[in-house]
Amino acid sequence: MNAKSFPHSWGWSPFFDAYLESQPHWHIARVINQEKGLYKIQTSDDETLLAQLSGKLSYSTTNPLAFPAVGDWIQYSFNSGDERAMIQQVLERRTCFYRGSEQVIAANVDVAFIVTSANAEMNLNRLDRYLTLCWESKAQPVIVLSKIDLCENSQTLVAEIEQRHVGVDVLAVSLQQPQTLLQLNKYLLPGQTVVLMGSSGVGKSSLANALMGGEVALTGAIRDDDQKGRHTTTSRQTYRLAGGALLMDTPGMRSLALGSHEEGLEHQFSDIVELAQSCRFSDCQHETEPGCAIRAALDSGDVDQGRWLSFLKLQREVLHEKMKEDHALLEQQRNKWKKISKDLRVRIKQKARGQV
Ligand SMILES: Nc1nc2c(ncn2[C@@H]2O[C@H](COP(=O)(O)OP(=O)(O)O)[C@@H](O)[C@H]2O)c(=O)[nH]1
Ligand SMILES: [Mg+2]
Ligand SMILES: [Zn+2]
Repeated sequence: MNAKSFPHSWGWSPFFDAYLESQPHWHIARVINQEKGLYKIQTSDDETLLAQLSGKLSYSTTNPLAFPAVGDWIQYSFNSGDERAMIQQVLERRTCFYRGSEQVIAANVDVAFIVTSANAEMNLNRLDRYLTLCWESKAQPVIVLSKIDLCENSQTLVAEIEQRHVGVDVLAVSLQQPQTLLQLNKYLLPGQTVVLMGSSGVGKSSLANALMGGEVALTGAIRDDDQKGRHTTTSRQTYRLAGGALLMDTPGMRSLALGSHEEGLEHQFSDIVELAQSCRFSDCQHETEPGCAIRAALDSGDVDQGRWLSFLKLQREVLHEKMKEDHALLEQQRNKWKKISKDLRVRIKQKARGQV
């Protein structure tokens, strides 16, 4: 296999060419489906194989973020007679969505459609959370307001979202108005990887089906009583659209905990972060201090109260995660030094006994 023969149709980007040049004998594939410990990979021979982690990979690290996820490019081996291919290693990720510090949602995504439905009570704070995850991942977010057929004032909703999330494209769609789906085309470009994210029941799988032009993804009807979807997509699945884009469907996640997503948070709330720098005191708590730029902006309405509270909540979460990570790092280093000094003591003893 060589770089030229690699099917770019599965979203290969020049970012990875160095791998093929330095390791021309490698077998490389993309993870297109992930369900628990089992993977489906798309190989450069345009074959789909079932794959699992090699022993080497599973024991090489305890960091769950280092394991393959849907969208990853991986190096694999496949011995004739084996039932499954073995994933040997994960190539460096161009972009990466992860939640908490324990799970990669999707890797090497270009654009994220953050789907929120116009019928359920729209939750602007939840959008802050999705957008923070997205900025952190380095993919481009697009907000898709779905099911606008169920809502009389979708334009008001769009305006409200746009005002709160300046600079993010907001597209209003309904499966019952197929022409609305055409707006998505500007992001569904050949070789682009687009992920569908959002709570269960907002219409992600239905959208995937509509864009694929057939029933490929399992969808769920909504129960009238609690507005929750009945069937949930349990796996993460990649579809190749006729136009050449790669579309990933993901299950709605009950928890969307942030990890140490500091960059993402600062991007999502860049105006607030900037404002805080012009407080009179550099350690301003933005409570009762004189010369507090945040308080002034809240009083004048320049910064929305709800958005400020949303920021504080997410910031607490990120700080907490960072502290946990720092603690783990400290512990790791402590153990490393413990081991080094123990090894040293053993060697000194051996030397004294004339064993080396
Ligand atoms: N009225 C209306 N219902 C929709 C629309 N899109 C999806 N649905 C319904 O919403 C329910 C949940 O859809 P599904 O695609 O499974 O949501 P997912 O959990 O996000 O994948 C299903 O009953 C769909 O038929 C839409 O544009 N309009
Ligand atoms: Mg679904
Ligand atoms: Zn302040």
